[in-house]
Amino acid sequence: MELYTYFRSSAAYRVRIALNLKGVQAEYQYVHLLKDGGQQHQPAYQQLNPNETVPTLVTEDGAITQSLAICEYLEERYPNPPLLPVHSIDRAFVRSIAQTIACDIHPINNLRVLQYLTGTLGISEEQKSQWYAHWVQHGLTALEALLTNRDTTGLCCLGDTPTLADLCLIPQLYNARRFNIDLTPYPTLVRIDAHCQTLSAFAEAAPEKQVDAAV
Ligand SMILES: N[C@@H](CCC(=O)N[C@@H](CS)C(=O)NCC(=O)O)C(=O)O
Repeated sequence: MELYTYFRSSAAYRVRIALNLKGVQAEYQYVHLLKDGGQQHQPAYQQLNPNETVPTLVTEDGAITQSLAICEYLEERYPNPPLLPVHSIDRAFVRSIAQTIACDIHPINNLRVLQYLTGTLGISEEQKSQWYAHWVQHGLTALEALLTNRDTTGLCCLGDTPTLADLCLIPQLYNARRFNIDLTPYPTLVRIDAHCQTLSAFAEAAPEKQVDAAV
C-alpha cells in the first residue's frame, strides 16, 4: 500500500495514526502542498485524486480518497484493534465527533480556502486569522461540550482506547496550536490530547516526525 501524505496535513495525519494503530505498513509518498505551486495540483496526482487533496491511499483493491473513507476501509480490512466501538450508539457518537471535525471544522479552514480568502478575495492576513479562529473556536467549543461530563469520556473520547474520534481530534488540535489558538477553554480536549500523545501510534504519526518535515 502507498499513502500520499504531507506532514502538516491533518487529514493525512488521521490516516497515519490509523495505520500505526493497526500495525499496517504503507509506503509514504510525499506531496508538498506548497512547493511547485502545490504538488497536489500536478496532473499525475490529480488523476489519482481529482479533488487535489491529501491523503490518498493506494491499495491492492484500488485508490481511496477521503481520510474517513480510508479509515473505514482500514477498519473493515484490518478489524483489530478496532477504531469503532461495539454498540451502535457508541459508534454513532464516535462518528459524530469525527464528523464535527472532518465535515464542519476542517473544510472551511483548509489551505485552499484560506488561500482563496487572501488571494482571490484579497482579505488581509489578520482577517484570515480571524476567520480561522472564529470557525475553529466554534467547533472546539462544541466538541468540549459534547465530551465534558459525559460518563463515556475516559482517557480518550470514548473510554480509554483510541477510536476514530481521537484520530480526528489530535490532528485538529495540532492545527489549532499552529494557528496560535488558545486551548485553555477546552480542558477536556487538551487532557485527551495529552494522553494520546503518550501512545506511540500517535507520537510516530506527528507532523514533526515525518520525513518530509525536514525537506
Ligand atoms: N475531506 C478530505 C480533506 C482533505 C484535505 O483537504 N486535505 C488538505 C490537507 S489537510 C489538502 O490536501 N489541501 C490541499 C489544498 O488545500 O490545496 C479528507 O478528509 O481527506
